[in-house]
Amino acid sequence: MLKKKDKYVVAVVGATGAVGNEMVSILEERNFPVERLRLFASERSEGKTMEFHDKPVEIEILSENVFKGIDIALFSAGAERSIHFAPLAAKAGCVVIDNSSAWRMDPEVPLVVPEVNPHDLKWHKGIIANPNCSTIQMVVALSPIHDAAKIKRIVVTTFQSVSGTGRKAMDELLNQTSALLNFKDIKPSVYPHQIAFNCLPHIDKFLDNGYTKEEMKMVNETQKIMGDKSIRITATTVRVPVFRSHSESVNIETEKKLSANEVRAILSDAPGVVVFDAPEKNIYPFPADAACKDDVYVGRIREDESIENGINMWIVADNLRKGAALNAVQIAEKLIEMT
Ligand code: NAP
Ligand code: 3JN
Repeated sequence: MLKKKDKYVVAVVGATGAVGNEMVSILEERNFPVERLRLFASERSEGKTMEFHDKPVEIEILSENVFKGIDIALFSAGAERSIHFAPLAAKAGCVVIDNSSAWRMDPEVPLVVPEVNPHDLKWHKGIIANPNCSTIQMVVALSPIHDAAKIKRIVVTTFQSVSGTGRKAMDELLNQTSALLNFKDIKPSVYPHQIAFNCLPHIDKFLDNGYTKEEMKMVNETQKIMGDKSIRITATTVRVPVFRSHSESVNIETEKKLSANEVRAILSDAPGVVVFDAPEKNIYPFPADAACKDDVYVGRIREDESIENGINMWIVADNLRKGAALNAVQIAEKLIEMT
């Protein structure tokens, strides 16, 4: 349990990664009450430092007995590390906010988006899970609509940027783009196929039911966060040659009829959401605009003319910020507020 203090010893595990880097920046930008920042990564990062409030912080190698004295640990070093180290950190008295899929569906672990289910933070036992990026931006936009009109079914297709796969994937997109523009051959390594000038309907591993793990994360996590197993959800997740921000085409069917204007009004009042929807002026959200911003942007809101109570919309957010690092820091801020 977190004890109320003026400032906290905070750790970022996986600090040198795409998400970890963003966590450090966000802690600094939001002036998080940090007494001391400890940064952990693998032995590959030994000797490196990162800047925090204009001072260098040394990267420490992650090991089993580093957690004593740490109040809050933001984990983003992959599920394997989380499975092994998060319980050790929690045992040492630290509150772990874990960005991986390791603990998300564990019934003993709350899965939290602060705009949607902050109440679930009350029952944590030392580990709190941060949802998948595609789930986070979708539930921030859909939860207020669910409250108003009860969503019966969601059909979502994602357009996910390469930063969702990490630093190496960002390098791969850059290198392939530059090679192809210079008429050179490319050899895919992070993805199974060319990602530059292409779209891959394949994120994470394929499962026996024909869906990918990423698609089933969206289904299961959405039901857990929204606290409603009855919502029927089907997802198709697609990797696109964009560096930052995920986009989603979302179709919902509600119990109660809502007009497009009513949806716009609900979302205009929703925390963390910006309605960006004036198609007559070519105004709609897109990834280049949402990159490095905190809000979830919603546009192209319209009634689905093929069913009785249907709405279509387009949801865009920065996957490294609201989809990962920012949501984790907001969980920590909410925990402090509730302490
Ligand atoms: P990344 O850019 O590849 O960075 C991986 C980080 O983990 C690096 O800091 C790396 O340290 C560290 N690491 C790897 N193996 C380690 C080990 N054995 N011991 C200690 N540290 C180790 O990946 P990323 O995109 O930041 O993603 C990291 C993780 O965050 C993912 O695996 C996933 O679980 C989670 N994630 C969640 C979301 C979400 O949707 N909420 C989105 C993206 C990622 P070195 O630099 O020393 O190698
Ligand atoms: O691909 C994306 O856009 C999001 C990727 C998330 C991710 C990447 C590697 C491992 C995850 C995740 O958060 O679900 C994991 C994982 O922890 O399983």
